[in-house]
Amino acid sequence: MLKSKLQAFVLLGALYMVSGASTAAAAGNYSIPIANAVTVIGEFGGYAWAGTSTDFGGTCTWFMIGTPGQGDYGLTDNWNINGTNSSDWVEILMSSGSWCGVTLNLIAPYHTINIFGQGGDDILRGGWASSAVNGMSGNDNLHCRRSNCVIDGGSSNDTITMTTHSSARIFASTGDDGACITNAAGTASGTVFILDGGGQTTSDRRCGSGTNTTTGWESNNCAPCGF
Ligand SMILES: [Ca+2]
Repeated sequence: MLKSKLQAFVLLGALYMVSGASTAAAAGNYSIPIANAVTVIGEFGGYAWAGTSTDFGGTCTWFMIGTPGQGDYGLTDNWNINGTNSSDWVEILMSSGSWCGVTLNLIAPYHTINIFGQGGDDILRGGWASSAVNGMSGNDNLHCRRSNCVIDGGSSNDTITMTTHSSARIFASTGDDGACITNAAGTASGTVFILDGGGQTTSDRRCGSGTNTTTGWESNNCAPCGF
């Protein structure tokens, strides 16, 4: 199955390169192998793939998150995508897009794909598949675009955007953070549970409505959100 899968992938090949493609022996963790790269996660051929590129989608190092022959995009359990201690950009697709010459489609599995940025200033954008976006250390730009998502900013000064917000939660944690609660059009809308957790800081800002915001949010200010 693996061989046929890779052959099918390579058949598309003149347009792109597949390097380092491998399959997961068991569910669990995938650590992004390249620092300062962009990793796009989506569906191809019925399975979940992560393509990491340092030239914005010209060439990729590919990793099959799913296991061939299994349902749910090949996901037999939840997965954690772990960034490097440099600046990572991780994008779980919400719609089809071309990446390294491959058309990747949105992925909406039953299992979750969580993102952990580790150190560095990261851009982490969850999709239908993600249930947690964790910035960890560094000044991170974090985005969730589905219900039931949880964003944890971790330390340092983070910008957090929650677009689709039913049952979603924001934990800004320490640092001077900006939290933006928006609708799909990108304007302030909706109510989510947001908790700063960094009450010792002085300039946390939030834009849009929230509940349980009595701790740490020093101003209602949409400047970090760009609107
Ligand atoms: Ca990182």
